[in-house]
Amino acid sequence: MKCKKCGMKASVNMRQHKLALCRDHYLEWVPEQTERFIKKYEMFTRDEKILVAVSGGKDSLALWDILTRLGYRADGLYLGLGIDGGIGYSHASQRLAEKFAHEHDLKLHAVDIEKEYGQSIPVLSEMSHRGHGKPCAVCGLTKRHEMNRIARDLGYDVLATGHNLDDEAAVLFGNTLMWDANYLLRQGPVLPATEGLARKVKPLCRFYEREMTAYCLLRGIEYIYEECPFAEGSTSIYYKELLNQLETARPGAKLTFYLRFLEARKSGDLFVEKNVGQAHLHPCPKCGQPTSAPGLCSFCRMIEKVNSMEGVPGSSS
Ligand code: Q46
Ligand code: ZN
Ligand code: ZN
Repeated sequence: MKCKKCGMKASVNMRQHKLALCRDHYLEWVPEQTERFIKKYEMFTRDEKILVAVSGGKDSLALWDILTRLGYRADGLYLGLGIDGGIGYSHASQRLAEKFAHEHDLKLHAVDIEKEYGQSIPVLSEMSHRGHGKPCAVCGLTKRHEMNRIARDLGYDVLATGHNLDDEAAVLFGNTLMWDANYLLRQGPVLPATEGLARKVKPLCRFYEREMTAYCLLRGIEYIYEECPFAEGSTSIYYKELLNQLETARPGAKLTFYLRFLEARKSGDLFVEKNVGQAHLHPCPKCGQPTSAPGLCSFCRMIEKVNSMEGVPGSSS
């Protein structure tokens, strides 16, 4: 297989694009494409301050690297979740995020959930009895809340996450299976800013996961290979496997699934009723983020509940 641009030996072959590229041309192609998506979906400009959510995994580090190479003003945010899982998951991922920041002379904000709220994610999850024994519900809630809070407190215009096409297609698949109008109408590369919340963008949403793996390998970016130990057996991984089977049989199916959805949503004929998705929102009295829950937002309610409890995790029943 030869590079389409220079005829040298290709390093990456993208069947869905009918495109093979050598290392150098691949490392040029990825930022070019990212820039195209940033413009197409009007994600942000070079004057805006961007906060990149960095987990130490390949996607977020690749995103940070690409935005920096493109000349955007992007700082990083690492959230210490306190997850060990026998592999020191949080420690290892933080170390890699810090190493990347250091090597590229970038600014990384690190926030430790346990220091901030008194408990790690697994303990918060146990004590709050949310999520049926898996910490992912509490983890997701906390990450969203903290990313929003820090972006607002530190005056960032945009919050960027490293979600790739495989992530987005899996979420879309799940939402479609449930015909969840609320989620479907809000899913996309850009979630506009609202009162109290920064704009959220996903500049990598059109790249396959394997394209990001290839980018990190060819760029020499060291990232955490292990998944979070709690990810095992999750529904989203199961959906990704199903979509991978589909992709093997029909290269490009995943991308088409996602892009056709975006087109349908944009044209406004995804759902006839236009008012779904406009849940009634009011600012949480404690943190000020918009919420549809009565009184405090779900996050602040969880923290209040946990802080009002006594004794060791799991001792209450
Ligand atoms: S939600 Fe669940 Fe992830 Fe949090 S606990 Fe791990 S797997 S990190 S994306
Ligand atoms: Zn080439
Ligand atoms: Zn709140």
